[in-house]
Amino acid sequence: MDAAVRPSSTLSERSAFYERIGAHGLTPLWEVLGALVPPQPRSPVQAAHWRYSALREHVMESGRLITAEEAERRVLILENPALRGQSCITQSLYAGLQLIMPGEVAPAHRHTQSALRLVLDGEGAYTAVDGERTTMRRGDFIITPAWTWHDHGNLGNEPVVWLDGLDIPIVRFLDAGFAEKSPEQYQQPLRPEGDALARYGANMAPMDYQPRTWEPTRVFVYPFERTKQALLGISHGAPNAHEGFKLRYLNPATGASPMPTIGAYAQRLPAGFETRPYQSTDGTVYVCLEGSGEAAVGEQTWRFEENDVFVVPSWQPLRLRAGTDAVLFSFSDRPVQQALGLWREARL
Ligand code: GTQ
Repeated sequence: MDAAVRPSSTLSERSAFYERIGAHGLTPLWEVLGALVPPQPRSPVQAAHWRYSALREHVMESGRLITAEEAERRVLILENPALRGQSCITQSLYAGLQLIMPGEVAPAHRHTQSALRLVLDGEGAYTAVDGERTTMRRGDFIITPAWTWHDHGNLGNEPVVWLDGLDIPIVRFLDAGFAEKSPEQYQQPLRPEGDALARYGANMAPMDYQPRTWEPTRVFVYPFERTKQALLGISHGAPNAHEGFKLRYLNPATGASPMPTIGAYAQRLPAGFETRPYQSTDGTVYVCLEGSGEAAVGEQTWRFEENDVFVVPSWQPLRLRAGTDAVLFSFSDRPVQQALGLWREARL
């Protein structure tokens, strides 16, 4: 019986078998089980850093190469070095630098992919979301939730650059992508600027407003001025060992993430402060909004400065050190993982 519980075959017998069953659309699990069900995440994503001072000239050159109208969106995608050709910065998230020149319009469209913008460089642009414009100021966190009409324009006299973060890979994975172009170049404003923020973003809400738990916030701009004030307001006592002074952006009507697929965060690291190693299952994109410092992921270390972007893969320990006082913005797929009961963190 021992022989029956321990059948043996030669490598060549096995590969002949795999070939025979392959003809029937079958493949053996035991050859791939370890990779399919790993003991812990082994992300193919690579930790990486994009230095804005090195990217800026290329972004500006794209402005001489193609118009926003011709491109529809003039964006240079930040591709993860280990996932070239896949238009993503992590397995679930897309990031890119979008440029809009003075006088240009990026025409109105909508899609099932959700987007965030983090304004980095230049003044005078606006984004319009479902009939309301918001002036884009440095550090502002602006969202265009799934299926909302949006166009971008630049009424000023300098180029404006922002970081786009989208859930493109998630929607692609689910084969749930729809998109539509508006017959109008840009949306006629239906409400004055500031209406949504006053109506939904003042710790108040319209009398008859009953949000569903999953629905994105109607607050589509989180001005940096307010974020900075909040971070300074909590900067008393000892900073959290793993986070410094960190807050998450939320939908004020539900307490959930502003959008269901992307979570966003802001943190302040006082000059000289160094975090303890932290890892979580949500691969995360960081942007330095103020100050400078160092980030270490595994063996890799890099210095970051204003407008630099870096990505930390799932379950890789991150350490941050502020040189001068630093403010970091970050985003990830954490709300998706939490909704599915998958999210984990470890504070080392
Ligand atoms: O601004 O609508 O970076 O549709 C990629 C796809 C930006 C946008 C991107 C988009 C947009």
